[in-house]
Amino acid sequence: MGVQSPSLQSSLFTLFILSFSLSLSAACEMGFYKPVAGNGLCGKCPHHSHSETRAALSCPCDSNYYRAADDPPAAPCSRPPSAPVNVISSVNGTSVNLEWDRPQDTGGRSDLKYSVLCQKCSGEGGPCGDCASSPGGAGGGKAGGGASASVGGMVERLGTAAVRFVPRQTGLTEPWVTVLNLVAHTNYSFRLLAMNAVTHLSNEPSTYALVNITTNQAAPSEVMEIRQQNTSQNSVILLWHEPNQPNGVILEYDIKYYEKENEAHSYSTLKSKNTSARVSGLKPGTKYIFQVRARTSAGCGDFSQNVEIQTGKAAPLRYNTMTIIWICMALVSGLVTFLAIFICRKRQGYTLPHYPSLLHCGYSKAFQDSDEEKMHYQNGHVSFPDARFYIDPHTYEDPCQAVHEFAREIEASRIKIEKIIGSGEFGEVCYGRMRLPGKRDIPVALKTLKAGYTEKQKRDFLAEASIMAQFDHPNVIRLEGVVTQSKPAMIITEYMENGSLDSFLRRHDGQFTVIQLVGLLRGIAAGMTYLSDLGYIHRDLAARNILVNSNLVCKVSDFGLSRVLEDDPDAAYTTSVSFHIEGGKIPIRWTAPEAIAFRKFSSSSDVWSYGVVMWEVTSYGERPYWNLTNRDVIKSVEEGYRLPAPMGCPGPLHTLMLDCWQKDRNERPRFCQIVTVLDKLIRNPENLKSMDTLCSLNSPPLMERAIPDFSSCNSVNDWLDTIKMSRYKDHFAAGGYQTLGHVISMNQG
Ligand code: ACK
Repeated sequence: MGVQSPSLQSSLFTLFILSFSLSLSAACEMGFYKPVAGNGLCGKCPHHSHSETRAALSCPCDSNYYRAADDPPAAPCSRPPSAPVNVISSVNGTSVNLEWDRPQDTGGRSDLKYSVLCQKCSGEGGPCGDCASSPGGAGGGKAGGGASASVGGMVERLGTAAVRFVPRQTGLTEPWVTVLNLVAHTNYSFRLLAMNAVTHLSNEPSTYALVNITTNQAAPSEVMEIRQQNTSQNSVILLWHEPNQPNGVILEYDIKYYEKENEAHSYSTLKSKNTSARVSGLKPGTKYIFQVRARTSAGCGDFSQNVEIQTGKAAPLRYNTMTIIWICMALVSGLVTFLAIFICRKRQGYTLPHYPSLLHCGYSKAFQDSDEEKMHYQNGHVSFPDARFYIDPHTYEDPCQAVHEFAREIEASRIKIEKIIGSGEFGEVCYGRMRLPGKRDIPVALKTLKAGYTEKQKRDFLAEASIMAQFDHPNVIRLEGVVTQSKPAMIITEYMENGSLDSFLRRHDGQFTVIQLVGLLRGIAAGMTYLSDLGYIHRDLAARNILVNSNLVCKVSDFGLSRVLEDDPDAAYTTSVSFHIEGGKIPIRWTAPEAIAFRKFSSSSDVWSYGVVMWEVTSYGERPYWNLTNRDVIKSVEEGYRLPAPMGCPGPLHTLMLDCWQKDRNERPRFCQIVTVLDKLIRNPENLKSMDTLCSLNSPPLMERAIPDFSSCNSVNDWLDTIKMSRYKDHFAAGGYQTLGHVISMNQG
């Protein structure tokens, strides 16, 4: 930079002083303004404003730019923002969560707010109307005007239906909103608008981001108004309306009731096919609490609010001697009947002799095995079952209809197949990515139906998707959707990074802590609790059918072999031992004896299989019963042989396995009890240090008699290594069993 001479510097300074004194006294030039005429300074017009004449007192905004009422004249002019971008929607049943990014153009302001307009559309590409104008939807409102805004998540009501916006519908300051109470299986269109304090000054139509979603199936909404019609000493007649949002055909209502003073000890339920019920057998002069909920094929809605009703007071009776004799006789005969029923039930296996402290988790046996209309749950810790039932897709004539009842159809163009990861029963299993509108792409597993399939294969293939679609549990594999409109047909599920549990364990032999292994088992038991509570029997529970994700979460999968509960739990089958069920092979090593012999599959036979999975997990994927033949496995189990504890397996875990392998299925624990036992072990890991197999609480220790298979072994130590019993080497040596011959003679002795 050059150096200026002193004379040039002084003339520049004089020029500056001159122009400053001129601006104090003179009128402002174009492009400048001065709010008050006089000696004040002229200011340059703020951004996006101008002055077209000299001596302007203000600068009006350029076209399409505005100043809000509160903006000072010196503030730049601004304009409405552009639309929000990158909208992501996630549908959860009948609610949707919308998230977005700030608009690219904020209009030059920082007072950005958002509003949501909701439209309900009829059918694919059909006309859309304001959510508020149709039953089952409300609260669309005019976002701009904010007239129908519901602040702080308040419910907006229209007629009988209500859509909720959380935290609110308009004036959102954060870029997200959750919309609740939509109608199931319905298309919705949401417009997201960004606004600022000048939006209302613009005549231009607001730009918005559009997102279309389809809601999924959902349980019915809450039963709202319960009234009593007639209350006597011993009974009450209740009436109610169908829920505002049935979300399907209401199959029945559950009426739950209990004595107000006795809530902690017992309650009863009654089922009704219509919107009224007579509840009888109540005590006179007693306050009862009643609640009602509806059930559709999608599950149970929430229970209604409590309704308190007091039964009429008993009129004092005066008895003569004859009446007293009659009452005594009635009581005695009642007692006899009660005892007869009690004994009968005990014979049918309604008792739970095991795990006395764990009786109260979910369904009673009575509920699982019979379709009683009225159930009583005794004792304080009973949780009311979420009485959802699994629907067997085989009951549908058309498998495509069934699959679309439960699962969503995905356009093949949304799937990118990246690699083949294995082969399934019906075709290849692939890894791919799925991108749904407005969502990030997600990794998925794709089971394909190979070309040249038969109708039966297609039916079975789609049946698995229909079954999977009905489940929603963190330990059960999640179905994303199906492709049936183009070929190859595909079942799309969440992707499980670590593949199937058996091969995963073999790849990581000896690498996990006992607690980690118990954690895997706990997940499987939780998934099975959920499935068995739905009345679903897996029939092929094995480590190969459990998938593991990157967080080591285990999920039950493979619903191909499964069948619905037999209608009559006591119906006997006469078939002799068969290795086939309905064309599929019975996985003998994993299957309970009664299921092999009489096809008596039940949740208890799934528990047997679970015991084998426990063994597989604790032996890091060893083959159950090693290389014994199927026939020998059946024979050995029948004779009382049970798998020994794998090397390093803590005693309590082996005890639990032995309990799962009780011959009498009624003696086996239920899945919810297994979860509780495992939870206790996880909470008290010191119990897992015990290597001794403890005897089961109620049953004598089961015979442990390892059946040696020496075909591939050269020495006793080799053989013990093969069967993961190396820890017994010293015992064998000390006992003088030096050769395999000694072992054989021990076994025969
Ligand atoms: O042991 P894997 O890797 O795990 O090989 C089998 C193969 O496909 C054939 O069934 C794998 N597989 C099946 N479903 C999934 C899934 N959802 N995520 C990841 N891998 C899967 C299984």
